[in-house]
Amino acid sequence: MKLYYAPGACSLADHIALQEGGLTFDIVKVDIPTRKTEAGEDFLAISPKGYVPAMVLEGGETISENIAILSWISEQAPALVPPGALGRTRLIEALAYISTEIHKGFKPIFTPGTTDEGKQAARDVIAARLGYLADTMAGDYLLGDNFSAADAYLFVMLLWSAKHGVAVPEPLNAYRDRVMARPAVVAAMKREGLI
Ligand SMILES: N[C@@H](CCC(=O)N[C@@H](CS)C(=O)NCC(=O)O)C(=O)O
Repeated sequence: MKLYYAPGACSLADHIALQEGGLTFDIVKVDIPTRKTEAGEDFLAISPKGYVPAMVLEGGETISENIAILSWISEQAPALVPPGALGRTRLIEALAYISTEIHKGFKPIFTPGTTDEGKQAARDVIAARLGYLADTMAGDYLLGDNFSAADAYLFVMLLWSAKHGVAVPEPLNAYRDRVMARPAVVAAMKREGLI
C-alpha cells in the first residue's frame, strides 16, 4: 500500500500508525500547493479531495480521511486498538474528537488573513480541548497503558501545538516526549525529514 503524505502534516499520524503496526508500505510525498507527487504525478487523479492523507491499498482502492485511514490501519494491526469490549468504540471516539475538535481547530491559525486575535482565540480553544484529554488520560497513553492509533494522531497535534504557540497542559508535554522516543515514531519522523 502507498501513503500519500506531506512532511509534518496530519498524514504523519497515519505514517506513524503504519510503522507502529509493523505493516509493509511505501510513502509518496505530495507538494500540496501544486498537487503533484514527488514523481510529478497529478495527485488530484489519485485523490480528488487534493489533501493528504490518502492511501492506496493493494487492491487499488483509495481511502482518505484520518479517521478512516487510522481505523483501517488498526484493523490490520489490532495492537493499535485499546483492549476491552469497547476498545474499538473508544478508539473511534478519540479519533473523532482529535479530528473535529482539535485538528480542525487549527484552521484559523493556518488561514492567511486571520487576525492575531483570531489566531489567539483558536489557540485558546485548542488548549481547552487538549485540557479535556489531559484530564481524562487513562495511563501512559491516551486510552490506557498501550499506544493506540489515537496516540499517533494526538502526537501530531502536539507537535503543531508546540510550533504554533498553543499552551499545552500537563501531562501532555511529558506524554509528547514519551511518544517521540518510540522507535517507530523516530523512524517515521526521520523518513519525512523532520529530524
Ligand atoms: N478531513 C481531512 C483533512 C486533512 C487535512 O487537513 N490535510 C491537510 C494537511 S494536515 C492538507 O493536505 N491540506 C491541504 C489543503 O487542504 O489544501 C482529514 O481529516 O483527513
